[in-house]
Amino acid sequence: RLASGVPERDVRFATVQDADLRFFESVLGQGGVVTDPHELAPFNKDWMGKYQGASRVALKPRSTEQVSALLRHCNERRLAVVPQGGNTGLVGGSVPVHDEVVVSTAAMNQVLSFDAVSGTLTAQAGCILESLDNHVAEHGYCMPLELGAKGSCHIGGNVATNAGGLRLLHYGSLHGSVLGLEAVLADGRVLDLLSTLRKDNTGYDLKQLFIGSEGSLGLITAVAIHCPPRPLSVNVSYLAVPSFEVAQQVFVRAKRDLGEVLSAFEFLDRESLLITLRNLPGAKDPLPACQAPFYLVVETSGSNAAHDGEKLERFLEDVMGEGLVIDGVLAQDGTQARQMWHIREGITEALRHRGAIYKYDVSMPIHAMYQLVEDMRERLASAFPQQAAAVGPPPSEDSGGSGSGSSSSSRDGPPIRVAGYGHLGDGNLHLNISAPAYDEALRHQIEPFVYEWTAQHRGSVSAEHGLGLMKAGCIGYSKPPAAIQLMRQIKAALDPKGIMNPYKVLPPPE
Ligand code: FAD
Ligand code: 2HG
Ligand code: ZN
Repeated sequence: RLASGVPERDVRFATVQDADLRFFESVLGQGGVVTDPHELAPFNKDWMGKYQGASRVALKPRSTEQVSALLRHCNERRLAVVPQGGNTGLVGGSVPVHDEVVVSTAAMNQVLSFDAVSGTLTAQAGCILESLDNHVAEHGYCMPLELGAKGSCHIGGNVATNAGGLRLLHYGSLHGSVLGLEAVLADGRVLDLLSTLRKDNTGYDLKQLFIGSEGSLGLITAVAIHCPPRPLSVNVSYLAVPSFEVAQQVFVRAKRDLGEVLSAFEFLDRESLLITLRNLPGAKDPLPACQAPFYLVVETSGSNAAHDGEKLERFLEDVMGEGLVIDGVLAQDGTQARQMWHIREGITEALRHRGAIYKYDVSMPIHAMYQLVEDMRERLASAFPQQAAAVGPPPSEDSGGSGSGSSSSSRDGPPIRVAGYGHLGDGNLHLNISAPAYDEALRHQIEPFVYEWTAQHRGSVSAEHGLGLMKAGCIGYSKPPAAIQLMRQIKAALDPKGIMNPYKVLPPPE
């Protein structure tokens, strides 16, 4: 490994030659082969600006047959490949580490079919999640997942990362809603598992291997997915609670009192709110008069506006009356609901505006979850007393942000800030450490502490974002050696030359 933590280039891989470029052009035509440095730059850099590759070429196939021809050639030549969707991944999985060939699904953006009786959508892998949601909305359906990156991420990327998102609580994971998929293996073989059946017990369910495989087993070219009916009534509330302990009590009450219509239960701490108010354009505090340590976004989705609204109102009255919730507001219209979601969904974007971000996407028993944030604050405050505060700055110092999208200023709290937010209902914490610049001394204070802490609580070091490059060496914190060994055997069976997304997911062989 180099000092920067980037693995050295595997010398067994060939480098792209002019003859390869000519072959790629013969398959895709000139428009499908990107070599111009200016056009190529975004394919080499990830969403956070944290990971940078040095590929000489990005390929934009339009069909499965083209993907098959490209991968067959790369495999024969032993050229390493990175599948890339919307490039919104947060673990460095979607960009080359060195000079791997980028195969982008950007031009594979056709809806193949929609069955309005069963709600089954079949689409090419490069369709943008939000476009698909708009497409099925015309038939009264919605996509079974929702995330802040919906305007850019691709359905193939979602499946490849097994993305969770804001409604997993309601619709479950993609392991349940993906009915079938088509993938091209490293040697160009097309694996047609594009079934639309709800029930199919004919042997091993091979599609599950590709869900969450992060491009390491093959390139997903199409997906069949079960879409639920679009809810006719959606209500959103934003609540302030005095502690994480109480947030959990409110969750238990929400499950009991809201029952089948509860569709999201999200939380953010005050640090996340303050950072977002200051750095996210258009951010508006839903409870400007209330300074609480934690906030919740609770959503219901159902089919009867009067019934659902009444249920949520009664729930709010009860939890406020009992003193569990300090203050709360129910969105009165779509604009207010969007404002509430804008805060929660926009934390990631706001943090990016602030500078460097160290992201830890962990799951564990809910009761232990927030202790990790507190322990991290303490740890960084003692390691960097001038730069990090053990607790966030007093709200008066930092509130009233303009939401101007401007980068860090001296009024934006201490340079190093620790924020905790995420999918409380799914036991998934997003621990984010924001700093002015990436710094190895800071990283060494955070890692492996954060992974060890998570393992001690029998948690997962990757709840929903995947392992990518960032955590390729960390799988052992959450999986036993026998499981890792089996994963290596599966990888070797499907991709014997190891060309698919090398350096990612699994640690290098010892
Ligand atoms: P990319 O980033 O392009 O790729 C991600 C990984 O999948 C890479 O390893 C890549 O090689 C592989 N891959 C991509 N396409 C294919 C394919 N067709 N076949 C095989 N492998 C492929 N994630 C969540 O889980 N929940 C969230 O709530 C969430 N919110 C986010 C909010 C923001 C603002 C951002 C920037 C990201 C968020 N993410 C979230 C992370 C990310 O958006 C998701 O992981 C998303 O599913 C990635 O899709 P993509 O098309 O951008 O994939
Ligand atoms: C979310 O839930 C995403 O908002 C992104 O998964 C989390 O930026 C993060 O850490
Ligand atoms: Zn998330």
